[in-house]
Amino acid sequence: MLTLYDYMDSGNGYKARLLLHQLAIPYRRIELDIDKGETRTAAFLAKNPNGRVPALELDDSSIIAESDAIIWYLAEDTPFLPEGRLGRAQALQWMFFEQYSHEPYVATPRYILRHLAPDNPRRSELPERQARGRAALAVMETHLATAPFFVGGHYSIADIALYAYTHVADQAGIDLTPYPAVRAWLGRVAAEPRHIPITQG
Ligand SMILES: N[C@@H](CCC(=O)N[C@@H](CS)C(=O)NCC(=O)O)C(=O)O
Repeated sequence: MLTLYDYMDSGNGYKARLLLHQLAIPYRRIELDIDKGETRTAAFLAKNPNGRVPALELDDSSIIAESDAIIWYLAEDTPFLPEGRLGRAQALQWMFFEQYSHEPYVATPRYILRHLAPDNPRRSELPERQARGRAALAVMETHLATAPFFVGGHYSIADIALYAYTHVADQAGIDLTPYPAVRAWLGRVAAEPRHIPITQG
């Protein structure tokens, strides 16, 4: 059985949880509390030297780290992976966008606001990060103004990657009101069969 090393408040972990549920794949979930440093123990670093969740452990003990690599692995041979050379490249395009232009500017402010003390010096990062988060949302808004989903007109892992932190952007101090196409897309994603909330394991 697959084992997912995870943390319930993590949007990166949620990507894997959501797809595992939508694919009806049974798995064992091991919660590691990032606030207690549980991803930095010798035992976990032996599995993922980067000391971060999520990480997926296969039956043969192989480990896949990085949320978008995990959902790519799970999506192989399923309708969640876009078809064709172009569709797969476009899925990667949006997943790289998520990791480089979106996650550090939506997930990280959310982490700072939810997990660090009000007097933590990292609070000073918030305005710059939130501005970049809004820039990423503007890119998504432009794309979604003429497309129902990110790739090929269908729900895919590109949507899962971008949904994970976009739907909780308010928790990062980012208001989604100026992005109507993004908000409509959030509704379409949440209406997909076997959708689960970020709070569900
Ligand atoms: N690029 C990675 C980011 C993983 C990441 O930042 N995980 C956070 C939780 S969302 C973590 O494990 N933090 C604990 C730490 O850095 O010690 C991914 O997409 O999986």
